[in-house]
Amino acid sequence: MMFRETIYALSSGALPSAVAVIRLSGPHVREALTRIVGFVPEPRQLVLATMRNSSGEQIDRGFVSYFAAPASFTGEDAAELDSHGGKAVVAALLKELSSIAGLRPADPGEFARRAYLNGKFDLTGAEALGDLIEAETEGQRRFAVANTGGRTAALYQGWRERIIHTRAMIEAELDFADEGDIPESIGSTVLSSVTELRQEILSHIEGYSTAEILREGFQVALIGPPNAGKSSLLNALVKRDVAIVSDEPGTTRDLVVVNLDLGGMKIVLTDTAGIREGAGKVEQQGVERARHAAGSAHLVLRLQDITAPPSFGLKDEYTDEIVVLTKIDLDERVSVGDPPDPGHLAVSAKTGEGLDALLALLQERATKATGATGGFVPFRERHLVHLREAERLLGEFSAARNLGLELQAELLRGASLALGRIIGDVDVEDLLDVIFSRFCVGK
Ligand SMILES: Nc1nc2c(ncn2[C@@H]2O[C@H](COP(=O)(O)OP(=O)(O)OP(=O)(O)O)[C@@H](O)[C@H]2O)c(=O)[nH]1
Ligand SMILES: [Mg+2]
Repeated sequence: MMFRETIYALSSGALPSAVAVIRLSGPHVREALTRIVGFVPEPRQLVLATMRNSSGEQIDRGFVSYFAAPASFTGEDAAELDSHGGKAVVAALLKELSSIAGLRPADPGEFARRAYLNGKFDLTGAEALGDLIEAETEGQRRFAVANTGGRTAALYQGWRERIIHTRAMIEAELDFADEGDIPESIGSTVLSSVTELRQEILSHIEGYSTAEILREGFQVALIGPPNAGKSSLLNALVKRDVAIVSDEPGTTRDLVVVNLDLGGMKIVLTDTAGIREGAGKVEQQGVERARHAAGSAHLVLRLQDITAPPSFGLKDEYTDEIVVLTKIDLDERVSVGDPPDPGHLAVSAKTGEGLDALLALLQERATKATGATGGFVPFRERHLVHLREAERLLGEFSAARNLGLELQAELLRGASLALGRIIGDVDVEDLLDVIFSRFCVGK
């Protein structure tokens, strides 16, 4: 696909920086290079050059590289100018580029979009690339990089081919059979292959929660009665004063959310309002939010102040919760290694006792919840929607007897289209803006 306009953007990060990378792609790249550095380097070589404005004045001296189409990231003619990362240097270069006819600044994600449209990767590959750029932890990076290799597209493409093969068998029957019924022998082969594929899709769908945890983080909610020490524990765990702490019960009203990187796993800790009955209007809203956060968390830490009587306001139970006894520095009878109940954890936000054990436990739980890191699972809600659609149509195919060959072929066609939409083989135009505009400028 050829685009008329040549795009350019600063592709490296915030300025000032040691080096800045300006990227260009499109039909006027050679012309632009000639204007700025006076020549077009050999493709794929880094060449030292003087960058000049239209009056011939030196802007900077740096490296320039040229990639001839189609052997570039975008598949078009492309180039990179590596200059010093001063704000004025970059501004002068961008200004110079803007004065060249046919050149314009790139929109967010436009380089990647062109790469996709030129078949450099499929839509899932583009999404994985987005994840890679956004990855904050080692686990996220590993997961994203595994998905950039095109394995997702290969899996869905393989499934589509199986569907197409089955459809071909049915359509061959359609051509030859007078009555609409498929012969018994072919009918059972077709049915068992559809059933088998549907099972594979179903178990693949189940893995989505893993991807969600890897990408969005393992959600941990801290709940407990007012003054249990929730905010203090949150602050101690992240080693920063993010939540307000005071001896006044009902200090925290809203959710306080912080991210933690534990051994490469992203953990999202949520501090909540103390749960109690008879709270005022604002506090009551906080209590609702606390309950909601606990309800949607992967793990709930239920805090109990060892110096306070057990709380009766906390009747809710959560599938995965751990009791954490707090303020153990105030009771010499309780120690980290010897909590009154062996299933409980004991900590002190004040002295730091027990925090390592708690962090280790969070990491262990998060790792367990994601299975083997880099698992092969759908990694976007969008994928899930189409997978469910394919699975539903295959289910309809298996369930209905005497559907008639035409209808059967139609159901298979629908399932194959649904899978094609995930990789971006069929009508995805409306999706491209959504996917690529989330990238940063210069990608
Ligand atoms: N000695 C001691 N005091 C603590 C510890 N953790 C919290 N406290 C004190 O307990 C009081 C309440 O702490 P917070 O962290 O605000 O408790 P909270 O559960 O967030 O309370 P609400 O936001 O009101 O629900 C404060 O005075 C803290 O200083 C601890 O480990 N040891
Ligand atoms: Mg609090």
